Amino acid sequence: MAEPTPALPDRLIAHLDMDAFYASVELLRYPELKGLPVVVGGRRAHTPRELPDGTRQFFKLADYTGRGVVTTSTYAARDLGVFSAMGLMKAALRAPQAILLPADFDSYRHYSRLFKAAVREIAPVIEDRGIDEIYIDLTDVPGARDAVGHDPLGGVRAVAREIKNSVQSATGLTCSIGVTPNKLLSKIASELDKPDGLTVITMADLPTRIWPLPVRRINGIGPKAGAKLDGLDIHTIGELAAAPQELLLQHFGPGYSVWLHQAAWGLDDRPVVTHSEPVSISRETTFERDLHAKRDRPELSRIFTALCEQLASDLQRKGYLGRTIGIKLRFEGFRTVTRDLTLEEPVQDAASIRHAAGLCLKRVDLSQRLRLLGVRVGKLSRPGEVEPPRRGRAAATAEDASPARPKPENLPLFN
Ligand code: DCP
Ligand code: MG
Repeated sequence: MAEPTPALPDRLIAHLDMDAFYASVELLRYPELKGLPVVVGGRRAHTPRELPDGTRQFFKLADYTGRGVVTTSTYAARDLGVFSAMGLMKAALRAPQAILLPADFDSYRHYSRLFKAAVREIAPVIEDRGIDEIYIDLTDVPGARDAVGHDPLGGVRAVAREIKNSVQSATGLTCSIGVTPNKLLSKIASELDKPDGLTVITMADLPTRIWPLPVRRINGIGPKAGAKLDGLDIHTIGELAAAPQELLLQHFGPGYSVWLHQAAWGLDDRPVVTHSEPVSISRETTFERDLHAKRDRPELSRIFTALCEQLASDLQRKGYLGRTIGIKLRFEGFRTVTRDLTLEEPVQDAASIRHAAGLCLKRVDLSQRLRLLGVRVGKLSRPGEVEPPRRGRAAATAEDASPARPKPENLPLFN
């Protein structure tokens, strides 16, 4: 076995991101769509129809009407200018011939579990960052620090390649991996060679590989900070690295300006965190047309109940109870309102969630029409977990919360 090479960084951190994830899962089911522009984002009504001759009939983007957005698109669709979060009708102008498919989140969660399990067999130190991305600490993976020939990074390259192969054989899907000394750089690196990419970067590559990139590639520089930096004539990460610290301090304050400078120099010592608990779990839906609390009451009530039921099943599947129940309403004109209340005891059943959410709803003026409705459960705990004792307050923190057990058959919804 080769000796550890001194040229290697202290840590070898990978970021793995699945390629066109939802769309690629759909292609496993409909292989005849390979290479075509495909957009995920339709409703169930857009499920392809099986024809008597065994072929399938797909929906074309051109035939779509409604207010849905693109959840994701294949690379062939991206070549036509169709990207995540774009309105489907706008996307149809750019790619009328693209195939439209409904999202199937159960399936995406299934493949998410599969690819993470495949990685874990090779490298167990994994930080879950969502459905299609993870950080992996490769520092202590056997072989990762071995040189291959004259290449000190040959070992880690081989481990990353093995991870990609293993994800491919477990799922049939490709991913892109960036390997660098830290999470910040790896997140940037995994995007540099997408799809099916593998990019290994050390601090020595900073000037050539990282500094030419726009500042927005840094995870943590959002639209606001990006626009502000633009205004200061700082466009690339290299320009940010060269910016006088006083200038940054003046415009971004003491904390963020130091972080900006360090990020531009590729510095980040955050560990890979293997255990994390969600803060809250939510479900929401945007209506096909704006609904009115009175005139569309039956439909709204049905949607409201369905959201609570989905949320209860999410909680049960993930093994959580929650004590804070919240709602989110978006009105025509995009005004968004949230309300929540905290219950005496944590719950995870649909009736309790619906009851509490119904109480929250009573605190909202419903004279305007609604375009979105969401339900959220927070203050999560595991069953049997002992909560810290709370001081002698009334039943619930919200003034209109009821300590009584909910009666599912008599719920105050959109009254
Ligand atoms: N997603 C979403 N809404 C968005 C962006 C993404 O619901 N605005 C979903 C669909 C994606 C998945 O999350 O398939 C992963 O997001 P990514 O940003 O990683 O996008 P993709 O995996 O689709 O493409 P890429 O190959 O660029 O990673
Ligand atoms: Mg992805």
